[in-house]
Amino acid sequence: MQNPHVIFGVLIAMGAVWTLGWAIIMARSGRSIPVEQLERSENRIRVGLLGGLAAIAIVVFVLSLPRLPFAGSRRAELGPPQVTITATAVQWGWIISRDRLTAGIPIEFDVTSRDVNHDFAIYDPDGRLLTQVQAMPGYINRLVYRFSAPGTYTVRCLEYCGVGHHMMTARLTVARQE
Ligand SMILES: [Cu+2]
Repeated sequence: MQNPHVIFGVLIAMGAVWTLGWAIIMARSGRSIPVEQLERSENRIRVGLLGGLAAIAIVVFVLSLPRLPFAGSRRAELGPPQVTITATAVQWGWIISRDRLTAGIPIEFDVTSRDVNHDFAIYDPDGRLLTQVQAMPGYINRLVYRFSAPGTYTVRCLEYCGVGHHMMTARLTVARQE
């Protein structure tokens, strides 16, 4: 699951590195220095700036690898799915093999499309996006997810797919685990 605070923190850190680099450039711009020397030192700042941002990006990439929403890493995290559901997109609706689900167990959604590209996205009862995967003709994309609480969840399409795109909603009723 994405943590908005982490994403926000990373953006702030990258912005701070960028601002610091520019602050150094601006602080130096008041002095008169021979142009060759200036080019050399500004180049060092540019390389340092690029290197700093690249280092942050590499660290974030490595740290976020286990959290990628791919079916394999979700299965490793949640255990083997106990229920498999097929979700097929059509212009403009969803054909879902079962809409009554159980909270607390890993569920696999096998998502595909009959016509064009769509996107299968699950929203919680408060309208927050929980997880999503592309629905593509000719492919089955597997999404493994565990609902943490019972409630009525909404499926929406997140890939613009034509004039009826906004009508592509479905309900998933999630019940408490027996
Ligand atoms: Cu759509």
